[in-house]
Amino acid sequence: MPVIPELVSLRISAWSMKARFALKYHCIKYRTTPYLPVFGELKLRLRLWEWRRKLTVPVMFTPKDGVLMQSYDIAQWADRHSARPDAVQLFPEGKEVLIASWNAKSDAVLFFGRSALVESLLSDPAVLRQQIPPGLRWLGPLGTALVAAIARWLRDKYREESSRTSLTKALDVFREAQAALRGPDALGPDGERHLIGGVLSYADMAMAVAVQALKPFGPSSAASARPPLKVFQPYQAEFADLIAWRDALFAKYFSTDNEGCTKKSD
Ligand SMILES: N[C@@H](CCC(=O)N[C@@H](CS)C(=O)NCC(=O)O)C(=O)O
Repeated sequence: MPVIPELVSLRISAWSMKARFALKYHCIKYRTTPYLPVFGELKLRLRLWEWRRKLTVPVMFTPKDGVLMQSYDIAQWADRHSARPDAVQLFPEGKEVLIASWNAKSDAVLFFGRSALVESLLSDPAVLRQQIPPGLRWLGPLGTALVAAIARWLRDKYREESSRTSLTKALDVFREAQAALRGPDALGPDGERHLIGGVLSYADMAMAVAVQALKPFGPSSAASARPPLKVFQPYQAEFADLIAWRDALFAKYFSTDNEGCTKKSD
């Protein structure tokens, strides 16, 4: 088992981002092993000796607590191993059901976002070309064919998840989050707005990552690896406040220097 946690993660993936958000917030040192669909899955299956279950990333190898296979479990693990001086509990007692429900709503958006992304990759060669990893660009048309094959493979692998969601469901989730954040209970003592009781929790992180589908965060973020989804563009004005809320949350808690990790607690 590793000395520091090892996160096997897919750069473009929103679920990897959810796990990274919680780890970063809690100032936890970890190393990243990049994952590529298809080839990476085989490698991971061999490593885990797991041949039956559907395998997804992120996966985290922890020093003492075994292997965590879900972004949600990784975030909960991060909550128990915080190195942040002034950390709040991202899963406060008594709020677990509510947080799980916001996470499920975030997943509904992201399932739709993934299927829209895969469809746009398969229907637009320009979008497809943008997704060729820099290290594979020398392959030329073969690189394009490879990314298209991966997109088709992802479409099949996640067909069931895609069938459970839709644009309407995703927009309903955004409207629900928007209404919750506009409500009087959302306003915390620090002037920030949060989905549950005016206090930062994993619900905020899960939903902020879901807003990536609506509009990816600015170019300096790792999130910009994800191309914008045309299907959501007509709704960006309706959800401008939700996008601004996400920007502020990312800027404060997902920044690379992560000021909160060095600040002394009062
Ligand atoms: N329930 C999982 C979902 C993770 C998930 O869907 N991961 C996808 C992200 S696109 C993945 O692993 N894709 C790459 C692959 O299937 O090879 C979690 O929250 O960790």
